[in-house]
Amino acid sequence: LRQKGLTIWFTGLSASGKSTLASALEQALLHVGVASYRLDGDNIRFGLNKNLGFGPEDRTENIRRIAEVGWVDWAFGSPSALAGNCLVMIFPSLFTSTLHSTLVAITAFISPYREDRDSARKLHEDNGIPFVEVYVDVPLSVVEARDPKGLYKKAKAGEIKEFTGISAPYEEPLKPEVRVRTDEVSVEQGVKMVIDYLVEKGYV
Ligand code: GGZ
Repeated sequence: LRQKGLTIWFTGLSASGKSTLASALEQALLHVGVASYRLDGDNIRFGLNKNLGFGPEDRTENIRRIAEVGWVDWAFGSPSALAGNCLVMIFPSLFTSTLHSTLVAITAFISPYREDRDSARKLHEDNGIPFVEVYVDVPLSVVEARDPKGLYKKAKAGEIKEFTGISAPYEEPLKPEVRVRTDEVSVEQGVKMVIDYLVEKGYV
């Protein structure tokens, strides 16, 4: 059985809807029999990357590690399936399934620096793995109004330093494969935009 890997890389501000879209996409793919595993702050920043903060260097390291974990799904389809099995033993919580023909990694991190996202892309493309950058593009005013965890308020009051969009930069993707305005389309529509792209490219 020849297996293929693919990474869908969500990027956008805090509260832009990355995790919501990523979870809904994971469910939608499951319904059509495509296995995926999702990496986000909940399973990475509290585990693998719990020693990292939010300064520029730590964010770069955060994204570098995530990109490495993302692209290794290809190992399952390579002659070195053994390496893939070893990874499942090392990172069991990161892999929901290894038995499907296409294994999709879905990542949902702010990933604010263009250079870091481009490095992640290069790592994938140099290894023959498609990299689908999805820009969850929402105006700062909208995420500030949403502010589900009150983080923007705290950042503006100076209680959180180096907060993306307030006191730390977010560099917009210049040519994302997909752009979703979560203030203009529903979660279902956003998921459909990503899946339509995957189908159009013949990835799923
Ligand atoms: C940005 C921060 C910060 C700072 C804590 N800046 O909305 P959330 O809470 O749940 O998602 C944000 C998450 C961002 O982590 P990432 O790993 O995605 O960031 S990066 O890709 O830039 O490395 C937010 C919370 O962590 N958070 N402090 N200073 N977001």
